[in-house]
Amino acid sequence: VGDLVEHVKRRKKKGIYQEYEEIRKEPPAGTFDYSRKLANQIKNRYSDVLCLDQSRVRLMLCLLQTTDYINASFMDGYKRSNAYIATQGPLPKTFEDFWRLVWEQMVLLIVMTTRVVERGRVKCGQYWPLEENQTEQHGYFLVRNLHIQAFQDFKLSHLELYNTQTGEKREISHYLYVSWPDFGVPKCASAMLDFREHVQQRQEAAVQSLGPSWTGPPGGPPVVVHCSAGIGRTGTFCTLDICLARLEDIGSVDVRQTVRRMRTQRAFSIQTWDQYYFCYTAVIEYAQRHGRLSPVQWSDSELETDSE
Ligand code: PTR
Ligand code: PTR
Repeated sequence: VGDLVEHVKRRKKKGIYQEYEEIRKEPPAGTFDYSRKLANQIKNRYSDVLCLDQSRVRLMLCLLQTTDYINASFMDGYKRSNAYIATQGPLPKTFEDFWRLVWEQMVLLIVMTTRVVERGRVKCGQYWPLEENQTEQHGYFLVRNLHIQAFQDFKLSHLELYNTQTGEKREISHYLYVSWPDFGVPKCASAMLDFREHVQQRQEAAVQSLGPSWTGPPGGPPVVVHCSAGIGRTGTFCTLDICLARLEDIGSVDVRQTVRRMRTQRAFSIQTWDQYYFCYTAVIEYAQRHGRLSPVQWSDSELETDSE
């Protein structure tokens, strides 16, 4: 971590900005053919946020279905392949697809880092029941909100997902992070760090309660992470999660490589340089909090100037 602080100090804000710009200039790592297909275009929230063919999540094709497309990508975590599914905020016409994805991939936990409406603009459809005891139908799924727990920066809804075709029921945790500002990044990382810890513990507990019925990788099924487009805040959250897992494991992080690798699975991940910079400062804050680093002594002027 000391190295990380040195890196940030040495490169200063401007250098980190350039580091991000270099990443941004790299061409996408593959094709977007499925996202571009005529029949699939209406399933993209933004026409310029498509998903790479190589890592897209395919829906299972059943009777009467003609496409397996959803704007969602598998992303690796730290020493875990397919730790996440990064996806866009569901559109009313894709609510059913979204719940199918959750069901088919055995998802236990959904992390939502946008609000449904921000600055008067719809960022995501209301795809889950907002009130306790409310039930909604999406295709052959019944989604019921069993219970809501409110925390300062996030809300946790315990949802029941009932598959009317098979008669099976599952419980899904839905996390709604409400304090991410519309533009940019949280001012200080601590709320985000608390949030991440909560999510992590809940996923671990949920995987454990599956018991021997879960035969997949030890980390459990992928965690669904989405914002509006599924690249900016989603990419930031996952980058942070990966960097902190690595820090806990081997005591170092590599923000640049983490983001570059992520972009080969979910193109355009991390949308602004301050989201990128936030990943650095949040890791440092985390290291300080866990006593791995003494408080960093730098002044803002030390960061602003660019005398290399
Ligand atoms: N081109 C975008 C626009 O239409 O305004 C720029 C933009 C990017 C807007 C991100 C909003 C964004 O924020 P959020 O992460 O809140 O969706
Ligand atoms: N064309 C959209 C825009 O720029 O407004 C794409 C976009 C929207 C990109 C939101 C990123 C956005 O942010 P996030 O991935 O955090 O929802």
